[in-house]
Amino acid sequence: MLNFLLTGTSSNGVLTIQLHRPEALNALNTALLRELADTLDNAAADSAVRAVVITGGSRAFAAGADIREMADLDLLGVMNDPRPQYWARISAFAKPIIAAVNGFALGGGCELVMHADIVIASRDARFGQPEIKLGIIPGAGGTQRLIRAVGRSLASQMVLTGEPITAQRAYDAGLVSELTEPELTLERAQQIAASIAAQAPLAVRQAKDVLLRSQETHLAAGLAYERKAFTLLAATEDRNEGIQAFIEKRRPEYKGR
Ligand code: CO8
Repeated sequence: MLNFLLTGTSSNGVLTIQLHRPEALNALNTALLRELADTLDNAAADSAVRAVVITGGSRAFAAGADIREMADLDLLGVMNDPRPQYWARISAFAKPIIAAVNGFALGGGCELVMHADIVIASRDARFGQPEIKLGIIPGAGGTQRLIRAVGRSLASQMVLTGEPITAQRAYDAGLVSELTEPELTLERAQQIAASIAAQAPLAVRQAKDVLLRSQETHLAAGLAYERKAFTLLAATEDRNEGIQAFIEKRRPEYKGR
């Protein structure tokens, strides 16, 4: 059986997924993407998983779609490509994803980073959409998500020239929320995931949903959506537990109800 992911769930509710195709700098071939989508589907159904960290290797988070595999696809092959379905499943994952990025995050690798809710990167990371150099364009959200993450001018420069940016530039532009030393990237991402995993699961889920909605709607509709989610949470036991624990000066015990 093909196995391109190393996974492990810690007792604090964090599932860590490591992309593992080192011979191809973690290029995202169809089998790897399918495995990632399946793993996230399982994590969605597993109440013990409250947050997910996705990481790669020290040289590359992921160097893009697998170019050798792409070379075999003609128009019909691209039209029948199952990968958009895998991307859709990754994007529908309702629990928080934290990307821990070392080295190259290029093409589909950068697009996978942008499926994460939070991006932690080492100072040596490089982000880019080099597809234009192959005579193609990003196909897994790279144009749409990048422009929302870093603004039109920088996104256009990256997509039209194919030149990558440094981790520092990505941090300055807002694509990355924290920079770390390379050996600390995964640990820091896991810390953040653990702190999210300790919160009330239903509130976390609503917060992610509402945050993502902001990318797809105008302010008034987004505010109304937020208000509805806020109101919905009033019906949860965890909301009472959170407030009561604050008043009683103790740690809340969330049950996910
Ligand atoms: N696909 C397949 N193999 C790859 C890829 C890749 N994307 N990237 C690297 N490799 C392989 C190399 O071929 C090489 O293999 P081998 O040793 O057998 O020759 C091995 O990984 C190591 O790579 P290099 O020797 O090239 O390592 P360098 O340190 O010299 O260079 C780079 C590292 C700069 C990252 C370089 O490998 C590179 O430019 N890679 C390609 C990056 C790229 O163009 N990515 C975009 C791909 S297109 C894409 O992602 C479109 C997404 C659309 C999704 C649509 C879904 C439906």
